[in-house]
Amino acid sequence: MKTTIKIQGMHCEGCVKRIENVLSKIKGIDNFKVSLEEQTITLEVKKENIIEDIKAKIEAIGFNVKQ
Ligand SMILES: [Cu+2]
Repeated sequence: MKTTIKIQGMHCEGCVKRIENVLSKIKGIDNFKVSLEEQTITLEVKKENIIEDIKAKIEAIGFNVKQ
């Protein structure tokens, strides 16, 4: 399934890289795209239940998840 997560607190490419780095280590994500401009992460996951885990990991590195 494809989903979009709105986040707050990305300021630059460095922030994007930090998030990409976290996402790349989570198993079960097929595709992802981090948009600095839109402050969103669009991703495709195998199972819906990993979304909470993804949000928690993004918050753990200092960003706010808005949804
Ligand atoms: Cu930054």
